[in-house]
Amino acid sequence: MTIETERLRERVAAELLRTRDRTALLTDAVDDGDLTRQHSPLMSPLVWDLAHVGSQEELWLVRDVGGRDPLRPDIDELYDAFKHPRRDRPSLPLLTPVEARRYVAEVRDKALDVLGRAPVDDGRRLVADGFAFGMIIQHEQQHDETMLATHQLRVGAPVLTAPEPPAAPAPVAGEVLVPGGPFTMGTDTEAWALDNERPAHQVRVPAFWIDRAAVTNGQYTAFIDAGGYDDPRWWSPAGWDHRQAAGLTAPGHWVRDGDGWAATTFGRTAPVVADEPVVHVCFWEAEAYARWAGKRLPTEAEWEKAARWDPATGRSRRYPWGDETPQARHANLGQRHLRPAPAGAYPDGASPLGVHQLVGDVWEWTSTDFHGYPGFAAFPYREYSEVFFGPDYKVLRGGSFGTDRSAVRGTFRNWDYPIRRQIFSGFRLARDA
Ligand code: AVJ
Ligand code: FE
Repeated sequence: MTIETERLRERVAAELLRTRDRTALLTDAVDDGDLTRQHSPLMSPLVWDLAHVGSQEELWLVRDVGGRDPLRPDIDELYDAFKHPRRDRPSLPLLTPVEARRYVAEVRDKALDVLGRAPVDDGRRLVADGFAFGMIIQHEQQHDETMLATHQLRVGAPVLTAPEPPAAPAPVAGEVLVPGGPFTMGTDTEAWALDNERPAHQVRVPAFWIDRAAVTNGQYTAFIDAGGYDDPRWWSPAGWDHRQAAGLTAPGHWVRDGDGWAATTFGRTAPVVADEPVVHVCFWEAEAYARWAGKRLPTEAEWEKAARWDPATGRSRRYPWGDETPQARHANLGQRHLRPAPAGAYPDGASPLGVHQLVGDVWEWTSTDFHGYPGFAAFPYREYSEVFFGPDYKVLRGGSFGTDRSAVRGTFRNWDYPIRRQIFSGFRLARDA
C-alpha cells in the first residue's frame, strides 16, 4: 500500500468523523419529540434526515464500494427521497430516534471497515481518489445544513449556541469591474467535485461590474421602506404573483420592532444588524430588489468568474483566495457561527479583484436556470443533479454559514425553486459594463 493511499484513508476517516460529530450535535440538541415532529411541511423530521444519511452511506459505501451484504434492505424505500415527498415523511413507519442512531452507527462501522480493507482505487471511477467517500461525506454535510434550516424553523427555547461572527476590520462596499474575455468554468481536476460541476469548459463573459459584498440588511430595509414590496414595477410577473399569494412583506423570520426590524435566529429574537448580509430571501425578492436598485443578479458564469478567475495568470482558482482549502480566516462556513458575518469580516478570503465573502455567509442567488454544462454526464446517479435540470430551478452559489468546507468550492452548484427561502439564501448585485 502506498503512502498516498494511507494519507487518503486517514483524510477520509477524519472527514467522516468530523461530519458525524456535526450530525450528532444537530440531532442530540433536541428531544425525541423534536426529532420526530415536522417543524415545517417544507422539511423532513430530523430523524428522517438522520436515517437517510445512514441509508445513503449503506447503499454507496457498504453495498456498492464494499460489495457487502445489505444491513437493512427493508428500509431502503422509506429513505428514498424520490419515493416520499417531505410533507408525507412524518406519517411513514420511520426508525425511532434510538433505532436511527443505532443504524447509522452500524453502517459507519461497516463503512470504516470497507475503507480499511478495500483498495481505495480498484479501477472504478466511483472509487478513484476516494470519490464515493467524498460524495457521502458531502451528502451528510448537505443534510446537516438542511437540518440546520429545520432548526431555524423549529419553535421553542434555543438549543444551539455559537460565538458571534467576527467584526469587519474595515467596511466593504461598492463594486469592481471584471474584464471581459474567456475563463475556465467547472472542473476536471477537483477530485470530489460532483457531476454537475463537470466538465471544465471555456466561457466567454463580457465585462461586468459586481458588488464587493452581498446586499446587507440595511440596504434591504431601504427597499422595504421605499415600498418595494407594494410596487409591481420591481417584480417580474411570476415574482409578483408569488409575492401576492405568499403575502411577502419582509425576509423570512423578520418581525416589526418599533420603527425597525428584528429577526428570530435559532429561537432568539434580536434587532436586525444593518451591515450583515440579508438572509432568508427568495429569488423573486432578490430580483425585485435588484431592479429597484437599478442593477441585476449576476449570471452563474459571472459569479464563478468573479470567484475563480485570476487576472494575473488567467487560470481559475479553487476558491477566491487561491487553492488552499478553507480555513477559519477565509470564510464563514461550517456552522462555526449561527449567522452571516458583516460585510468585510473576511478580508483574507477576498478575490484578487477585491470581491469579498463569495464563499460562506449566505448562498447567493444567480439569474441562471440549473442545467448541465456542455458534455455533462450523470455520475454516479441521475437523481443527484440531472433530474432537476430545466427552468424550474435557479442556481445558488458560494455556500452559507451553515455549509461545510468540504461541501463547497468555487465550482460548487446548489439549486432551488425561486420561491424558496427557508434556506440560508441572500444575493449580490451585478450590472453590465
Ligand atoms: C444540492 C442541496 C439541492 O438537499 O436537495 C441531498 C443535496 N441531494 N440529498 C438537496 C442532496 C440528495 C440537494 N441540494
Ligand atoms: Fe439526501
